[in-house]
Amino acid sequence: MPLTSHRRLAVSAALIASLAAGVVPATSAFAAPAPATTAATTPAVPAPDMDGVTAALNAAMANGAPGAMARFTGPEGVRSRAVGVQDRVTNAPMDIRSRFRIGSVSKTFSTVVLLQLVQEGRLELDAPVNTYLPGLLPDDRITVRHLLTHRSGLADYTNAMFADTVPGFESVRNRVFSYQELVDLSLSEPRTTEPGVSYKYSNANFVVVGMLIEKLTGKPVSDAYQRRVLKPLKLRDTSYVHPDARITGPHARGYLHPDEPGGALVDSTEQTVSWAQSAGAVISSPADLNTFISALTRGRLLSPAMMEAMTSVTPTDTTNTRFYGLGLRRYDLSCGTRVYGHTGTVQGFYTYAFATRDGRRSLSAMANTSNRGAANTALGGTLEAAFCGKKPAAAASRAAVGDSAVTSLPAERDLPERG
Ligand code: HEL
Repeated sequence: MPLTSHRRLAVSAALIASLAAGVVPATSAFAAPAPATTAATTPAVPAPDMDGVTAALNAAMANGAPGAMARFTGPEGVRSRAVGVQDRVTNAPMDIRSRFRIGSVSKTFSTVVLLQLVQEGRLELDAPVNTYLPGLLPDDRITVRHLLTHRSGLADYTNAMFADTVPGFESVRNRVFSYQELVDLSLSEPRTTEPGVSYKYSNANFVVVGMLIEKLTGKPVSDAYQRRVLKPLKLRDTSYVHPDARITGPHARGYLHPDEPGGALVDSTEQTVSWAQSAGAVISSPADLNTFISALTRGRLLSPAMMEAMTSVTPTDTTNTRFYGLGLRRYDLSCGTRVYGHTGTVQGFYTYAFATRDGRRSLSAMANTSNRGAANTALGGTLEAAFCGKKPAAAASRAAVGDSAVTSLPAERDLPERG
């Protein structure tokens, strides 16, 4: 159900009132509840607009991506599209079976592992991080939930690390950091918020999540991913190989745009991703991402209570269409459909992996470039096309001239953040 302007006003009023009270409540205060449906009234699910998906992929290419691809799963089966090349030297076409770096979609994998440990009674969401990692953080008020919701106030050390895009990347592409070194980098900067007070995205949070997983399981995070997610779901293209810098098997090469306009693309395929680790170093493929995000939303990985916690969201910006739960984003699309998943940006690769709450429809999309926000925004257009289907002609032409807030939202770092 689209948000009417009346409802948007009501939602904004509720938001302003609660912010004035210093509270950022969970989602129900902000967005229209899902309409109650019965068998008789259940609206037809729109067929994916695969021409629209292709148009979004082509738009990513027009904005600087060498190639792009998307894979949709729904009641009618699988539909995929690929455009451009996955290797600028051999000119090999983009291949829907290829592996690539998924960046922060890794945060959802890490969250699933951590929430399984919560389910098993090995830690508590609202306990201080320092209970499990004594003395790690300078503030005993920072809880596990604050990490997973980006409300800890731990600074994102990657902003300084990648202030100059290519030199920053080259300075870390072969480095191997310990988790402690990454936490120290974060703590060398002022904290961004009091614990729990506002949303401020930071890779440091999910570095600490990795530390928690290793401390509680006594094993590397790769073992936990393998045992708890990859093996049960048979995700054979998905791996966590840190600090190995290669992507094994058939894969797309990644191309990083330099900051200088017109500068040559940098092949950034091989890197340790040690600067991110449990915050962003997973490798996967379109099919595996569809399987993962559908299995998650269908409840195959977590208990109903943990799914409820994971999908209880607060707004991340001022658009009231974007939200964050526990290591999980929610986007509210123009047709009223809500999709859950994550986005990823790692040098050379932009990724989207989202599914409807019932897991019956899912979309994964990738463009083999980065540091080119317009390409990322264009790639995000695959979500609207896939989940909302063909737009009526009038709406489509309005969107084409930029009269659609939802279809053309820029990537997260280009939007004002809501506290
Ligand atoms: S940033 C995000 C995205 N997340 C965060 C994380 C991830 N990725 C990073 O922190 C990488 C930052 C540098 C990326 C680099 C480029 O474009 O390749 N950019 C620069 O160096 C700019 N100077 C919030 C967008 C997410 O969607 O969650 O992934």
